[in-house]
Amino acid sequence: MTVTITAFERSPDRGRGLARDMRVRWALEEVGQAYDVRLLSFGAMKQPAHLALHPFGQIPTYEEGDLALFESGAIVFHIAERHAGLLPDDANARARAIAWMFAALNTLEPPIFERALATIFERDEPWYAQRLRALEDSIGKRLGALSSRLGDAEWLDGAFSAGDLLMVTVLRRLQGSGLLEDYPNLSAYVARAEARPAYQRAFDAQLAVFTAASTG
Ligand SMILES: N[C@@H](CCC(=O)N[C@@H](CS)C(=O)NCC(=O)O)C(=O)O
Repeated sequence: MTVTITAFERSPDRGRGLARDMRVRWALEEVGQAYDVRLLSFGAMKQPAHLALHPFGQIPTYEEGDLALFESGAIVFHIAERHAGLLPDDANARARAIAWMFAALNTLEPPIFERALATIFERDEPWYAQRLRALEDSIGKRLGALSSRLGDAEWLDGAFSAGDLLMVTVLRRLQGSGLLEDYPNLSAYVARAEARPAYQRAFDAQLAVFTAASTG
């Protein structure tokens, strides 16, 4: 079955792998599913052809036969359900891994993404320092709790799962901010995930798109 995903033609993160196609590429690499990529400009994302696939005109999307999906979490979940390797077989362990997927996207990602947007778009506002402090306080609380739960474990709940995959893609956005670095076990967790061959293949593939767009 051919799988096609969409990604930025020129990612604003300059190839750092922060755009959400990265988590889909990584999941596909983990399970050994080959995929094609359709690159889109910001303009093309808002055109009817893409809006038919993604109601909000964003990336990533996922097409497989007559199935079309949007929302990176739903896409990773679909990949994890269709292939072995990203969700445990045991029903309870599987439910817990899915809980970590939701935790990554629903509990951690919102303040982390808000902070990233604030540092880009709100920097010149008179209330910027106050807003940043509030967001960083809220992120710090989440990271503290996550760090306590992870402890010395390798992954969040037993074997590496789609929960870890999503959590790491969310935490990566904090690298270099000092916030993640306050928690050595979380930094090591991210580094451990980044060392996975599947991660590296996915990272290299998205970087190659940015490099080609910049030199072409
Ligand atoms: N919740 C969505 C968010 C999708 C999203 O924000 N995509 C960004 C790239 S990471 C995008 O397409 N931005 C361009 C835009 O919104 O116009 C998901 O997880 O897939």
